[in-house]
Amino acid sequence: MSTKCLLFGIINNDNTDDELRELKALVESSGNYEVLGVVTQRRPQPEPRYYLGKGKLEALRDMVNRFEAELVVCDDELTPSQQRNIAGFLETAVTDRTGIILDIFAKRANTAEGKIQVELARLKYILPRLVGRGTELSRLGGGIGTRGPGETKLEIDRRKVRQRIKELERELDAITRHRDVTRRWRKQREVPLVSLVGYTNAGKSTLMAALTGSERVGDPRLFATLETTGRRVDLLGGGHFVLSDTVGFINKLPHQLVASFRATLMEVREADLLLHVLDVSTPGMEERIRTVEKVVAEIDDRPRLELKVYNKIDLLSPAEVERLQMILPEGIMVSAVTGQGMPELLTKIQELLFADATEITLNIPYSRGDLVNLLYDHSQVLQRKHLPSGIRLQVRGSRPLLERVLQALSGEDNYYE
Ligand SMILES: Nc1nc2c(ncn2[C@@H]2O[C@H](COP(=O)(O)OP(=O)(O)OP(=O)(O)O)[C@@H](O)[C@H]2O)c(=O)[nH]1
Ligand SMILES: [Mg+2]
Repeated sequence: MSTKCLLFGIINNDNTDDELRELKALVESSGNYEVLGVVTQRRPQPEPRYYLGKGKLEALRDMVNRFEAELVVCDDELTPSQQRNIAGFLETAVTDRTGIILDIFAKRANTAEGKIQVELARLKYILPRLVGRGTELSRLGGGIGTRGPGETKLEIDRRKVRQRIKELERELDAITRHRDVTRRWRKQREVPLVSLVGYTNAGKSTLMAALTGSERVGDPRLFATLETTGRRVDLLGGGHFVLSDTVGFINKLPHQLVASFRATLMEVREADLLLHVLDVSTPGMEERIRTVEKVVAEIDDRPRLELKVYNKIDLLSPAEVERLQMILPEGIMVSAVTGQGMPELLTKIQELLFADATEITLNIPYSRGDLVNLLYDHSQVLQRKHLPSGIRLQVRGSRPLLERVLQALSGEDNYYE
């Protein structure tokens, strides 16, 4: 038996019907839920105490009774007091977009890191909502601690949650440090990192499989991928890179989640190139682009190399593809499923990573033979001269490579001419 639920939200300049359609997909993705109806109200701001105005709230209550709904879901994150007030008025369980997204993440997380990140985000969400909900927390571990003098049960529960948050933050920190080591290793090897970013369900994992020749097929559920995985891709014209899949973004992605997934999203931060994957078959592409760009900027707002990959063109007619090509100034059109556009995509990646060659002259001390080898392996050495202080190399190579070499040499005297 599925749980019967109703959705509600406000409609204004920032919130459209698309939002509520997306919420329906989210709710259905999160578990065995049957969405029976939607209540919307056009208003610029939510009502402070009940989110909806009185009349609409009564209409929602009538629907709850008529459908015997067991859960109502708000399209926005409700304040803790709104959530309590609505639950009191409707006499049914109330959750919101954030709660649903956190549930989905909790179900999908399957690495130690992912699980910690999700639990952390959930606890931060629960903490301010911990009013008279103390009994539900007993599973957090080892019974309730000893009661301090004059401490209420609620205070004890809050303290427990805070303690657990600290614990999890420490664990996450340890894992992050381990990732740092791995990343440094990769940097030393000078393998460029390319990260896939995009709205959930855009086709990142399918594209990853297509580019790396692996078997895994896409998953129609929202937030199918929660962990990042890196895989090597060899380019036909020589050179290779590591491609990394990442968690998808969504409008109103809970800030607690962005914060705890910061470590995972390091892959985005460290990337030499971001492939922003877009689904051309769903409406509201502009809005989705803005959402993804906002989240990327939240992770790291340095300017970076980005390529837009317009995916799922197999779902459009040739005429529609042609029309898109005219209005979209840049980017590559592909279908991760049929393989259409993949050679063009790889050529473009190659150009961006390797062909954007620059010429510079470097003075490299004899102690840094590693850098000399690196330049011989990955760039074109135009001239070489032995000096008392080191080797002078005139090289032509890709920007990311040369920037890293420069960074490695930045402590030395006169390393750059
Ligand atoms: N028709 C068509 N479907 C595609 C294409 N690429 C992906 N899909 C489908 O779109 C759905 C989502 O694909 P995924 O690769 O899991 O999407 P994702 O971006 O990794 O999603 P999350 O991990 O949830 O963020 C799956 O059902 C795929 O089969 C494409 O080029 N054409
Ligand atoms: Mg995925």
